[in-house]
Amino acid sequence: MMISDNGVGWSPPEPYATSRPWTLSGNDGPRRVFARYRSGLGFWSGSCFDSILLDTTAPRVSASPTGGTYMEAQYIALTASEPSTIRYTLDGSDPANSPTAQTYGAPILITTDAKLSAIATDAVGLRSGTLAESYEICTGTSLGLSGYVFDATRQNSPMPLVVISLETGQTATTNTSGYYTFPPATGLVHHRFGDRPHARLRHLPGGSQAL
Ligand SMILES: [Ca+2]
Repeated sequence: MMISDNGVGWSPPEPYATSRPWTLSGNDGPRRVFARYRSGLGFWSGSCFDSILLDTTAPRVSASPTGGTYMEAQYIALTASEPSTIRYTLDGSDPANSPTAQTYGAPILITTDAKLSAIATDAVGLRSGTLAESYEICTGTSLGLSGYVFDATRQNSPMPLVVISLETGQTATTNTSGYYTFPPATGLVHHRFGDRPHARLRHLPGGSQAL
C-alpha cells in the first residue's frame, strides 16, 4: 500500500496494514489522507481518501472587561480564540476540576468581588492556559472626601499612617496595615489606603470588610 496527503506524491510501497501512523504536514485545517493498494496480482488500485480536521493549536481565552476595581456591577464576557467550551469559576478555584465550575454561556454578572478563572477546550480537546482575573466591585453609598489626604507620615512601616477626613468633618487614621474605619454613624467605612492613587471609600452598612 502507499499513503499520500495530496493524492499526487506517494509514500514508498509498504506491506498492507489496517492502521499506520501518518504525520500530516502543513497548517491546521481540513485535510485528506489518501491510500492506494496493490492486489496479489500486482495491480494498483485507484486512490481512496478520508478527511480529518488537523488541529494542533490550543485555544486562548480572554475576559472583557479585564480584572480591576469597578464602582458598579459588571458583566464579564469570555471569548475563546476558536470554537471552544469555556469553563469558569468565580472563587479562584481550578475550572478544570472545581465543583463550583460552570460552563460559560452568556456574560457573567459580577456584583461582588470575584476571582475569575477560566479555561477553553477546543473541538479536539486541546486546552488553553488558565485565565485569572480579579475583580473588585465597590458598590453602595459613596462618601465624599474633602481634600482626600491631608496628613501622611511616611516613617511608619509597613504602611504610612494617613488621616482621612470626610465632608461630615469626621476623621479617621489608618493603622499600620493601612486600614481605616469610620464609626457607624456615617455608615461603617473600612478601607485600605496606599495601593491606589487616592482613597476610595466603601460604604458597608452591615459591617466592615477588609479589602
Ligand atoms: Ca485548536
